[in-house]
Amino acid sequence: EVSTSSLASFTPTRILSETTSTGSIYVLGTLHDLPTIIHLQKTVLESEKVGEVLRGLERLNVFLENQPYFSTHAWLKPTPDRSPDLQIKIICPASETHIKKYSQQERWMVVETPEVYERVVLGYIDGFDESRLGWVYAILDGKKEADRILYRKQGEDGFVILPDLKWDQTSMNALYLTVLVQTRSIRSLRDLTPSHIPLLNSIKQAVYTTVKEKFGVGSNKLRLFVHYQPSYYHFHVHVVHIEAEPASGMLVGQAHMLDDLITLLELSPSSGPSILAQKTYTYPLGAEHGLFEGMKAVGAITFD
Ligand code: M7G
Repeated sequence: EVSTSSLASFTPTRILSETTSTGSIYVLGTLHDLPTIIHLQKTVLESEKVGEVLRGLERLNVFLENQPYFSTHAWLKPTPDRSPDLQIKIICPASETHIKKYSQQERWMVVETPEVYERVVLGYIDGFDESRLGWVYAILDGKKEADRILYRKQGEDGFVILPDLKWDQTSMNALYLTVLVQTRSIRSLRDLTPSHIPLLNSIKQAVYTTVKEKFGVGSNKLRLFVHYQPSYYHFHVHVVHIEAEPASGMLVGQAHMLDDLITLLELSPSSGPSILAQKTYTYPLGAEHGLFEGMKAVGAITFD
């Protein structure tokens, strides 16, 4: 159970990664003797709350005065109704894979041809511990995050739309949703075929309608994309506000626009492997990633 006293008993062991510009830090440690990752993130200041923030200052410490320039540190009054200061994410117990994923690491470009996919990636996906998808199945089965579901389409061609773990729903500019499909048959975008075009189009339409209705954000403000490589091999679509702080998951190489995927499927032959299956993918891969050694072994990463 998450409480102030349980978090107070967290013993940090090391910093996994940090981004000073956004005040984000991943720390590894132990909580009740379990390996735990805690992500601390300063919340975004909402533009309409600036007046409220400035009226609620308890103390100032001016450390630079050189007219017309002034800089000061400030402390907020602990009033009960003020907005949260921090967003805290906890992974407990954290696996070795979680620790690797959030650790700062050197990355290398990989060139993944269909042959490399067959030789390295397929085996990796097949060996993927099913329990890592527990959170996905729990959402799809209505056992977890049920009250957070924004839209659900039932059936084999169904899917759910819900806020991503990364979004605390305070700032619309940081809007981040996830669409999880019901079917377990699409492991990654390489498995998509022209038969999935209706599914992808219905995801797109449902996202546009839902986001407009629930958050008042138009379809012309959204980026819909799919990761390759994803962390989880159960097909899902990322929905992000175009003004969101760019993060590594939004970079070219890893993020593939949903519209581009639909176009490539429309251009694919109606039978046999789709263009998405035949394509070569070039993307950065961290040295701690489970695919890294396999990629190195088949020469998909060149070292010169
Ligand atoms: P991905 O492309 O497989 O991997 O996306 P990434 O994490 O490297 O981006 C999975 C997406 O699901 C990410 O955007 C995660 O933030 C999100 N996500 C992960 N988990 C464990 C949860 C969860 O438990 N609930 C929700 N709502 N989203 C999650």
